[in-house]
Amino acid sequence: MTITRRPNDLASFWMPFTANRQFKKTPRMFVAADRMRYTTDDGRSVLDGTAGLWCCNAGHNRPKIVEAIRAQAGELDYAPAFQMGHPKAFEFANRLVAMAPEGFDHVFFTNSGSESADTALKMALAYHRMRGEAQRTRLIGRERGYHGVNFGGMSVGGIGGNRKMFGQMLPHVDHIRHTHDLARNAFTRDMPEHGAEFADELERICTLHDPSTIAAVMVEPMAGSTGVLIPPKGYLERLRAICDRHGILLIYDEVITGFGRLGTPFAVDFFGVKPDLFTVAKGMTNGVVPMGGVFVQGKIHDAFMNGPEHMIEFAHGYTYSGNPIACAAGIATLDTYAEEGLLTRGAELGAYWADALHSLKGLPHVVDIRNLGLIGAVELEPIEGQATKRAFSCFLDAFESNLLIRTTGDIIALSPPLIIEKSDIDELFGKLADVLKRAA
Ligand code: PXG
Ligand code: PLP
Repeated sequence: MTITRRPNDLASFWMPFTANRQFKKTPRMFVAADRMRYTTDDGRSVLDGTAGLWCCNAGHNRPKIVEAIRAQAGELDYAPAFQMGHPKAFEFANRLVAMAPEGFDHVFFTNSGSESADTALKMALAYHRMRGEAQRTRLIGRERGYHGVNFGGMSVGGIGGNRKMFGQMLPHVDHIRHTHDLARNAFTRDMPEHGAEFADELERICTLHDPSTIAAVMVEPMAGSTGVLIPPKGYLERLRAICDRHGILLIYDEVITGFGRLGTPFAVDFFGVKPDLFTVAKGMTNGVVPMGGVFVQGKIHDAFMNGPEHMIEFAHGYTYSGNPIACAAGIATLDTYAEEGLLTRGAELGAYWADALHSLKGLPHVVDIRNLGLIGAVELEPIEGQATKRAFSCFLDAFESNLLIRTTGDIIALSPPLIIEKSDIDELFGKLADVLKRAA
């Protein structure tokens, strides 16, 4: 039977991570965007409190990026990614490595954060095998971690709701506990005091499994998607020390923290604790063209560069790895970040941002407020028996009030474009305060 649908029918598109039936009854549509604001289909201007989905770090409709994409499409639209190259992929990789923390000499291109996570895990497994430690096959993640939705990242990730429908996932994966400790750390500004000892669970897991079977530990240096969990002081140092003791690779997932979110180019710069590999996506191209990547230390890359020279060293890659239009957008994105000082703007504005955010303390249902760089979270007491409903109602109310926020569980997460001005910060928290005062 042929289904006939009007061009503007909403039924065909099965939307990602969306309450499809709720949405299609009361759609929320953006039709344009510029700098800090979206325009809705009914002509309203909505303040972007989330940089899209944590990705449009330079804001929207940035002229250099738009022009680079236009020009690239007319010059070289696509080049095969395997056994062929094009100049912009090398140029972009060089630019990225030049701005990366010291030692990260190589970058592998993917098309998303999920692909970056799975790429990094495969690199870790293959690295050990190349070095004659093929028994290192175990992967360790953390409860509440988010590493995208592909099988590797989902398995190592620790968000129950994202895992439970999908069977056995990867074997030989274990998890350390998350770092959220409301009782001891509620309403802390910046990094919490308590919880470095949660890293010691890794030592316990090492004892259980025999550390020589563990390939890698993957964590977000700051867990974003689960509702903004800031690492306790000293925590990452302890993870690093345990990994070093046992020859385990440490992988950071910097899909959210990369490209200025914490007021430094990467979280590695912010926390001063280096992993062996780290993943990026989102802000890499200002979210405009899908792209991701994995940065690796020289020793990881070099371990692969063995064997006959005509042989492929790493049997992995995507049709669109280093896509020319994505690379052109990425180069223009880095130019925009550099010209406007955006990768360190979070450090300048962070105190103002934190003051405004923490002024929400005391409003109804607010049980915690957390901040770091240009990130904020407001945790709400769930409605009894109806988890997520209170925050989702706030999201809908905020949207009606011309403010875009993001909610996960009963946590409101904020991550504005890094071009945000103080007047926008005032507007954002003024609107959010009104939403919270109205919240049932
Ligand atoms: N790792 C991390 C740390 C992420 O935050 C991914 C991997 C997956 O990236 P892709 O590009 O495959 O989506 C992410 C993505 C939210 C939200 O509101 C967070 C993400 C994506 C969409 C929404 O918290 N993070
Ligand atoms: N499935 C099939 C049948 C393919 O031919 C390919 C790539 O050639 C893929 C999946 C992988 O697609 P991508 O490289 O875009 O991840």
